[in-house]
Amino acid sequence: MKVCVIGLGYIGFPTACVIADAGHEVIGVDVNVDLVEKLNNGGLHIVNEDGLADLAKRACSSGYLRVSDHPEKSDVFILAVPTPLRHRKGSATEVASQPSAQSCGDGKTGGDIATCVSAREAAATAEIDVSSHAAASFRADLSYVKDATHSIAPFVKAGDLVILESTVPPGTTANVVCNILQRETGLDCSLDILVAHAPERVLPGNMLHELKHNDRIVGGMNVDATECAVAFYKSFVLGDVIGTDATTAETVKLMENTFRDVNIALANEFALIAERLGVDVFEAISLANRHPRVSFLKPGPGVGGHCIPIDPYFIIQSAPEEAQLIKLARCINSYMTYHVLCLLESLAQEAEGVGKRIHTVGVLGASYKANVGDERESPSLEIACLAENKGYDVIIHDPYIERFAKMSLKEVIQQADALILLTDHDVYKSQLTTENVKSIAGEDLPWILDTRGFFDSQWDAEGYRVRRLGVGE
Ligand code: SAJ
Repeated sequence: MKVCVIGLGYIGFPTACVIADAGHEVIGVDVNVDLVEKLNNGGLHIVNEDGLADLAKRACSSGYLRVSDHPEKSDVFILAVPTPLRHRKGSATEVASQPSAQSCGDGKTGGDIATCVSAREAAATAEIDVSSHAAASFRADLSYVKDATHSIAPFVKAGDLVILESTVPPGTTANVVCNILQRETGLDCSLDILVAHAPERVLPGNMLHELKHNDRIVGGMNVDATECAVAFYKSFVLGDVIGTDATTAETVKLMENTFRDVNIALANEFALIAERLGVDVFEAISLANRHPRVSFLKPGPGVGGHCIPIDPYFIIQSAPEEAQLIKLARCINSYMTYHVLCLLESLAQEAEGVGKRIHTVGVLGASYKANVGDERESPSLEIACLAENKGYDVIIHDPYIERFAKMSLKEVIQQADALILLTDHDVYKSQLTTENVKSIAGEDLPWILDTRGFFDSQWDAEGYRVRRLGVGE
């Protein structure tokens, strides 16, 4: 079977490799000609995904995977393009995803704070007033989905299977993809072409395993489309492949990420409550989770990544009156970056009281979660910008992101008056020990702000001042 995958990003490229590895002839297509050239020269744009480099090499050298900047006639078309979030302000529409800290190229935030603080901050501020309908003014930007559909239309023939994998508001497969295809091919999506939605569900950092082993939900525009798409996914997925209709599949994907966002929001709310009550939220959560039917996620500095902070808005835009809890969860999670700033400010004030000045702050971890080099929508970058906006000199360190790895952890510890642990990378666990930090910093130990339940009580016992998010004092 010949398969054309449109969009060679975080999802499309690994998907194209896995499908090629299963023995299908795959043409991977991207409008970014530099990326196409890079991939054709054996390069790779996705890092920290075990086995992907080997798999890509195998898929390309076997001839099963080719990469190009234009689609070709195929039997199956997969659309795996981004659906960013946009914020409507009056008549103007702005990208609400995270442009902030792009100016932080050398690991120091520097640069124009006005641009640094970004649309994301504006979005978060707007969301704090949940009684207004601010959250409802976010919209999925479907331009990439539309462009991708237009690009395949000249190559789609009767009997072909067209699958949308991008995360989209419910109804998009029917109202956008099918409408464009019907208009431009003259073929009928309920009779001639088979159209389905099959949302991706893979966890960054464990992509290849999850691409093969996760169950897949596949929703067709009609029974034939569902059956055909289920059979196709069964040719390379080892998990169960379950059929439904397209709108249900679209909704299920959004429900999954919204579930996680709401759960994290509850953990974050309890973190704020614990600070007021003088309780340690991390201890409380681990004890509560011993109940057989309780399963809290962890609090932290906010929710990042390209999915969880975005997808709930697709539900909100589809059902703004009903999605009250979902809006509130977004509001709480967006607020956490500001809460971290408040904790930093109170730590600095306390330091001043004992004659210590917190001026240079070392931000540890720039990626949106542990052990990946992905900084999309990262709360860390937003917090770094907010701190710099308050006059701190900010150094960002992240071993997984080249431009934030230029300064070593040792140098950051030497220069920083305070360290804020924002991303709990495993390497920090081995490198950040009480002895190590002492041997680098000498007498003048950096004060620590921990947002991930990372530093245990041994640090306090060894004379460090550690302020913890979610831990009342
Ligand atoms: N986070 C917390 N506390 C937690 C867990 C996560 O604050 O207990 C934060 C992380 O620090 C991070 C954010 O949430 O900033 C998101 O991380 P994540 O690991 O929860 O999720 P993603 O964005 O890496 O991947 C999610 C996954 N969805 C679900 O688990 C329901 C993945 O399976 C999806 O394929 C992916 O979104 C996607 O592409 O939609």
